[in-house]
Amino acid sequence: MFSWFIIALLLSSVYCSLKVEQKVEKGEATVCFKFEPKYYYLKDYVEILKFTMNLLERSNKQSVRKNMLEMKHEIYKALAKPKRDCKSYYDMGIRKDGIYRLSPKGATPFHAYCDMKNGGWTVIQRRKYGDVPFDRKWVAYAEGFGNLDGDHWLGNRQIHQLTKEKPSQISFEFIMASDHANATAIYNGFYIDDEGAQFRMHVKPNAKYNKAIKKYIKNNGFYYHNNMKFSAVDRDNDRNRGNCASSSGYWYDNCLLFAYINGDFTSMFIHDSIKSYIIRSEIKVRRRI
Ligand SMILES: *[C@@H]1O[C@H](CO)[C@@H](O)[C@H](O)[C@H]1NC(C)=O
Ligand SMILES: [Ca+2]
Repeated sequence: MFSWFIIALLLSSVYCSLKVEQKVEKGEATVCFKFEPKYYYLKDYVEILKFTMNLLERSNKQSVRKNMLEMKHEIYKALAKPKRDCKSYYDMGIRKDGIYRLSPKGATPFHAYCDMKNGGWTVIQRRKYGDVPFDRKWVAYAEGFGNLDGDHWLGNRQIHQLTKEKPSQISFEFIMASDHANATAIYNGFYIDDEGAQFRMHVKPNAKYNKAIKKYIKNNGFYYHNNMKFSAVDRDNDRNRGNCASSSGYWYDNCLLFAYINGDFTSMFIHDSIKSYIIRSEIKVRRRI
């Protein structure tokens, strides 16, 4: 049995599209794996699928079978034709949160984290662990960075592809430092232009705020940033004489912010003039039906 896990490990180093981690504890073997979003080779999945099926046939250990079945599920998912967005997977009946391969019309397929529990949202930003710095340049914000199942910015190019055909809803979810309240806001009509137009952002003013966020909303909340171009450390597109984006990429206007969630992890907050601190942030989009 053990030698199969060595082979799994070898396979994983040969085939860089999957990361197979091997753990043998108290005779209990668990295999888990992750997608490496940047490297995707179809033939590798086919090879690993063959190997997985083989292992499944030979093993009767419950924990191994469970992991292998999970792996098979993930590989089938990867081999299937990618769907346009998380909402499409949700509409197919898929309810498992996780990383999916997306392919909006006319776009190069990419991976994103899907929140299925709340109805098929595509996550575009998450700050939860604080292990990924966000003071990045224009190209990093354009391409995306971080870990899809951890802290990340999906990428402005991908956000443009996801929202270009039909304006989406955009949902903000913040956990407040003071009382750990879950403050949420949902706006309609969200989309961003392409890179040539500096990823200019569009959103509608009417929002759905939950009770926990209401007291923090000033200047129409996120709508304050409507029609603004994206700015980053090395690209000043804002309407301030200086560069509001000196340490965080965003759709800055005259610096004033609905929420500072792309800067230093330990000083995220809602609204400039109030500065109510946030310990967690998640932003996601969903196509309207
Ligand atoms: C915050 O509320 C949303 C919407 O009700 C929910 O989906 C989410 O899981 C909550 N987040 C946390 C961290 O409790
Ligand atoms: Ca400026």
